[in-house]
Amino acid sequence: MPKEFFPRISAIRFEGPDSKNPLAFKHYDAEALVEGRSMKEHLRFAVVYWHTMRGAGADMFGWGTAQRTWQTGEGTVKEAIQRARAMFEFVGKLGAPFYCWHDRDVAPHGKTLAESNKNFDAVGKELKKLQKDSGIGLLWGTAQNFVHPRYMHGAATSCSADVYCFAAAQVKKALEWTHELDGQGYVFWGGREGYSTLLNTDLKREMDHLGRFMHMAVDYKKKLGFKGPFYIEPKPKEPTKHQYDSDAAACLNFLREYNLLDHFKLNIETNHATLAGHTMQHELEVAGAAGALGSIDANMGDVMLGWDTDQFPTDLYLTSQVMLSILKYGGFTTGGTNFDAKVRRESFEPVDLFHAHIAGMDAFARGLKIAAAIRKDGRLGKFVADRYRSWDRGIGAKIEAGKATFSDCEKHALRLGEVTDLESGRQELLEAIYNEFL
Ligand code: XUL
Ligand code: CO
Repeated sequence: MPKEFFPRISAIRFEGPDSKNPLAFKHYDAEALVEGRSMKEHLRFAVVYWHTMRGAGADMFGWGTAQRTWQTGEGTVKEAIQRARAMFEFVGKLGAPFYCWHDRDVAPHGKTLAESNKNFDAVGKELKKLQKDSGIGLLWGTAQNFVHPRYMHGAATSCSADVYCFAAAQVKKALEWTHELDGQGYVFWGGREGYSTLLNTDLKREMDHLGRFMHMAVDYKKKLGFKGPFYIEPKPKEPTKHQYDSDAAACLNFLREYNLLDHFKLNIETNHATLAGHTMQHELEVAGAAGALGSIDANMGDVMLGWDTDQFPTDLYLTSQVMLSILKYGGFTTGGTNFDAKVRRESFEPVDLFHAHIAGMDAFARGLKIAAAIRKDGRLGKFVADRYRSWDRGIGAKIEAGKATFSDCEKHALRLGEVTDLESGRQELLEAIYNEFL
């Protein structure tokens, strides 16, 4: 077993904006303070196991291209342990404080559930040791309830109660290991929780089953004593035509309808937002307004491609808008910035994993600095506050306080005769002001 998987790469350091070293941070300075908090604490970066360790660059038209010395293809626990060591070497050299996994990324599928659990236990023990030795923490764990053929019709929304029980057993075990590894939270992404045609689907029954599933998960979380939040990760389609957790608003509605809102927050992903026809910032604001902004999956799509391309987030408009909303809602607590992103198929060398994460981390560090500068300047914030000033006094304040009736509104409008003092929305000016900070 090799001692090092990235032998020619040493720890990535902050060298500042003038550095031309491709293996150095230009903007992510972990201990630098922004609004009184270190960048490391603001951003809480995490590396994903699935794309970074398991992804080989295969697509529908071609085999994997990636050079990955830790992938022997044996599918054994021995290989999984080697992969775990490669993961911790990578995350350690990168200097990210967290990582995330699906149960079946870290340990191989067994022939039976019992064997899968045994595999997971063996690798889980190694992860615990690696976490202790490195100080790297688990941001969140999750169950991969979508790869195995038994989940073809869904997991917690399957037409088969037997399949539902397998899914429940997988979540139970993944929760146990998330707890054991001191995970900060636990994610539910409804991999195949949706449908391809209503001709074979009882939507109401499937949604009810999903609600029951989440309640059982909450009960088990309490039994375990796991204190981290649950997150739902919205996505509108892919792999199914219609996923039930289609966007932040749909998730919040589901959580309210099934009386689960106290136990869940949302994990918002950029490429899922754009697939839903929203911007990332829209989704963050919908979650934040409901007090349910938990964590983010940081990536981006491509405007020319209509699918979930999971590219590394390098767009400064995107990262600064994300950080504006995160700061607005008080910053991350248990959540963080998880790179649910993969290198392009053509970026096949191991060093590309470093280039990609450095690009993403620097883009987020700049996003954070830009957002803090916009907040300090105050012009944009003041514009919005001023725009709503008619609600601060008189009839506006009375309506907000719940003390006005339709008759009061009518009386007010009759007295005015017409509204003569409307002001411009100034979108173009505001966009130009935003650009001053990029
Ligand atoms: C899929 C996706 C998942 C979740 C975890 O689009 O984003 O990897 O983040 O299951
Ligand atoms: Co994701």
